[in-house]
Amino acid sequence: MATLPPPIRNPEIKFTQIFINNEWVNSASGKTFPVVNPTTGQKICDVQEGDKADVDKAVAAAKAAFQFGSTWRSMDASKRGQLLNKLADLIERDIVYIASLETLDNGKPYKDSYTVDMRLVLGTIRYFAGWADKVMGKTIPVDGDFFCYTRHEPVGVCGQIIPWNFPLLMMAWKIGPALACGNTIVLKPAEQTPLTAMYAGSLIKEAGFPPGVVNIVPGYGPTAGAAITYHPDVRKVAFTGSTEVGQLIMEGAAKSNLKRVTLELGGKSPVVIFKDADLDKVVELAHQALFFNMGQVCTAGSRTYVHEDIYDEFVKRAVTRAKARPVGDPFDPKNDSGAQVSEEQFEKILSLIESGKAEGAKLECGGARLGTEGYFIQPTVFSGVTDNMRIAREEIFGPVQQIIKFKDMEEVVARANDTNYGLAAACFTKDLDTANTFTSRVEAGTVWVNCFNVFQAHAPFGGFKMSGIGRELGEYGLTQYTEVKNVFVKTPMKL
Ligand code: TXE
Repeated sequence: MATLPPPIRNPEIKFTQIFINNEWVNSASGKTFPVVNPTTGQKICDVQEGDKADVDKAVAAAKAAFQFGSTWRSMDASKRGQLLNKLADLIERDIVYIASLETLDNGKPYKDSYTVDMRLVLGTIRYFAGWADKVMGKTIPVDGDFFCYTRHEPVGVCGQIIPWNFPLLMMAWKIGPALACGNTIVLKPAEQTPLTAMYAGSLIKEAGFPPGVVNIVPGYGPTAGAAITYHPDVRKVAFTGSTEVGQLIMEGAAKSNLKRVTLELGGKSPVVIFKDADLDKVVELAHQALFFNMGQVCTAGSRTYVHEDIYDEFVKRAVTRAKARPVGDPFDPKNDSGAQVSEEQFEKILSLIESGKAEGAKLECGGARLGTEGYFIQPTVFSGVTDNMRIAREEIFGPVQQIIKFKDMEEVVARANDTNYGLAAACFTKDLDTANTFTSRVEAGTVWVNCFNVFQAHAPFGGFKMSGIGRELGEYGLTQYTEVKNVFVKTPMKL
């Protein structure tokens, strides 16, 4: 995208209700919850609080929309693709408004909302629009007189529970493949950041999706989220969030109706810098790997392993770089970082910084709140970090870089893999053998070589170990939204 259009600093809040059957409704309980601006700590608006009764209604609508003979079920696959493309066009029409709303609600820089989040939202929806009429089965040359083929059918009502770090993008990752395959949806945005998802509801209606195909229920996890997870008519649940809640989702799915589960969970991704790496480039990339989106990225490069020969120089440059990072008003394009999403996350990060100090890591810079209002944290760098410290083991999800020393490949790979997480990893080297050895041994769903945080709708994304189950995006992601039906047809002779 070329130049950045000016943001709307006070975007009007147009939708605060629950979206069911293409209509806006109040919660059955009459309850609402406040949505807070992380830049100021002040309330933006109150939103209708959905819980079990509202989820029941949304699921009933989604189930009805999935019945045979319904408009959605009878629609040509190519038309589903056209509707998705239309939705992308509407998002693009309103991109300044939506990017501004995302920044207001989440605290992330407007320039990132506009150039990263929205660009990836559009890319994802258009990518899956293209798949809608290309979801194909196979014919199988079985023994005997049979015609054998497979149909890739939609799963049915899909529950989708999403987080707050990339609110509209996580919605796009979830609804894109589900709709391309012909499913219907009950989506719960994160309680911290429901506003762009709700606005997208209005665009889904405007695009022409039939009533009940997409339903959006804002609310809290243990109530609305759990109601989706345990609902007997929800056939699949897709979740992005913490590993702890991922375990609850799987438990709920198992205990209710064995709904299909895809999980995209936490990480503690290693960034391994070998001694032949180009130091200037790598300091910058390792910096962005951690500090992008205020560290609130599931793939954040939060364990920076640096070869001992270049360790001191790397630390020096990384600290200079972190100190120079502009943090502040997310609507001001000069700032690279805005506020952390919530007081809860802000407190969690500060307490992990305290644990780093207490456990003996060297605080090189930052380490405290920035300013007096909102949830801003200074870019923080720790050196002298060892593998057993909490800051090297737990997901901080904040602007806190851990720089750790290593000696050789064997050792660093073992240490990189010594975690329950396995979402992403990166290595920086000019040597092909070093890169190939690392990529084959490291346990991670995505490995970046001499780059970081490259995300594209075409390529699968997901975690090894406790970082998740299943893959999103790409053709792999599509397969998670269909059931394979095998058909044998008796024939009068060998065909
Ligand atoms: O996550 P939760 P939180 C990590 C990150 C962060 C930590 C906690 O380390 O600091 O998780 O963040 C819904 N049944 N990630 O508390 O609770 C919830 O309403 C069903 C990594 O915000 O996992 C929201 O919609 N749903 C991550 C969603 O789950 C439940 C992104 C995520 O919230 C539920 C976010 C329940 N019992 C946090 N409880 C990533 N992988 O990118 C909560 N939810």
